[in-house]
Amino acid sequence: MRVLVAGGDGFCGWPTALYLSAQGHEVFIADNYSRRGWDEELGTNSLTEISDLPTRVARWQETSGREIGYASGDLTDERYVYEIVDRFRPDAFVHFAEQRSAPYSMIDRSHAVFTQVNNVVGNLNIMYAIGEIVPECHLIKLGTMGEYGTPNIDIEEGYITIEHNGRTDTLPYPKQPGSFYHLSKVHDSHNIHFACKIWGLRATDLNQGVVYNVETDETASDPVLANRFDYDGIFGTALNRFCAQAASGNDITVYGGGGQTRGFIDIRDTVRCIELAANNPAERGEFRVFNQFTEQWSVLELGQLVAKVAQTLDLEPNLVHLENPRVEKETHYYKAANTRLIDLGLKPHLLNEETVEKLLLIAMENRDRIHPETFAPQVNWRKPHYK
Ligand code: NAD
Ligand code: USQ
Repeated sequence: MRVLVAGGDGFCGWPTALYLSAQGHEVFIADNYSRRGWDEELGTNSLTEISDLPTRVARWQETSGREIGYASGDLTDERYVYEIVDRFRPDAFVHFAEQRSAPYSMIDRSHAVFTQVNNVVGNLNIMYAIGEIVPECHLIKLGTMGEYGTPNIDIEEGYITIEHNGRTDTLPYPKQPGSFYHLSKVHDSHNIHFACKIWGLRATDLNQGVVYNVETDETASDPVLANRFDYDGIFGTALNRFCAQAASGNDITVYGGGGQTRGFIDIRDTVRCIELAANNPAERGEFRVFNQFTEQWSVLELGQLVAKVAQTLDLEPNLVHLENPRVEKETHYYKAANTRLIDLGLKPHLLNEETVEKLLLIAMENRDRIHPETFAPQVNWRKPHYK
């Protein structure tokens, strides 16, 4: 299969590109390296040292004998998108390439506007290029579990059947996202759903939970192929960030009470889910939604797990409850369906102490690279700023 991976220089995209290439698919990466630029803007970095994309791709060819094509460019530039789609003619277009940090989107007006323009316009350009040039191509779009928010009823996979005033219909599941970033994903979902209806586009929206862990077999096979490891207060996410905090003698920062419960997934399962979606494409005109997570955890439970495993490595982290910088429920019902990827054959890697220990060891090995001043939460949801 010919698979175009947009965002293939990022945390999920790079291991996915390697994994698909290792499975024998022909892979082409599109990325504008903006993620590396946001690190510079924020004075942070990946905890692991990462090579630039040309170096990564060249090393992959040396070690595996397999070629990955790439072209740098911005998906909000429609000429670039049309050019790569026309040149590569993908069977599947995997779209990871968005600004994906909720705190980044809440910094101020300009970051909110940037996030929504970058994400919504990039996605529209991709839909148009597929619709016009390769209408059979399957769009595999990374959405987020955060599109649903935390409703007081079970979360279904994309749709819910509702009875109202004696009539019944199956409708898109209600969306209650918690940041301008998460809202951008809702806008994308609506746009793709509409394109499926009007043009017969085939699409799968993967509502992914928080991704943890960092290595896959391919990224671990050579230091030049290493994946990024985000730990700072803007791009770092719950479990990986807690491991970096514990490994570097900093506090594990649980926001508020820590009862916030989310879906989580190991990066080794992310890459497999993409392959499962690609191998089992949606029908023409179908807007298919899968919830891409393997288990639910509260933030406090994760913090406690990291603290426990850290002690076995002679680390002595404090778990602290910080005033929550976000506006979110800290005690709530959460039960989300996630059977559709399992039905396609996903065999989940569930979180265990061994994985946490491995993450702590990676973080300890690289702790001199950490910028500790970037651990503290710096963005406040409650205060709009003009900028
Ligand atoms: P990332 O920031 O590491 O990677 C995204 C990549 O896209 C970067 O390499 C960036 O340079 C590129 N990009 C962004 N805007 C672009 C544009 N306009 N043109 C070209 N390239 C652009 O993010 P990630 O963690 O790998 O996430 C990938 C996708 O998965 C995102 O859409 C995100 O919303 C989704 N997701 C991530 C997580 C998670 O925990 N990391 C969880 C759920 C969903
Ligand atoms: N949290 C803490 N302490 C921290 C960091 C976060 O308690 O130091 C809490 C947050 O308040 C939140 C939860 O942990 O309740 C998750 O926050 P996060 O930063 O780990 O993840 P989030 O902002 O939800 O975003 C991440 C990715 C995003 C993806 C989303 C999946 O950055 O791209 O869409 O996970 S989901 O959460 O399912 O929407």
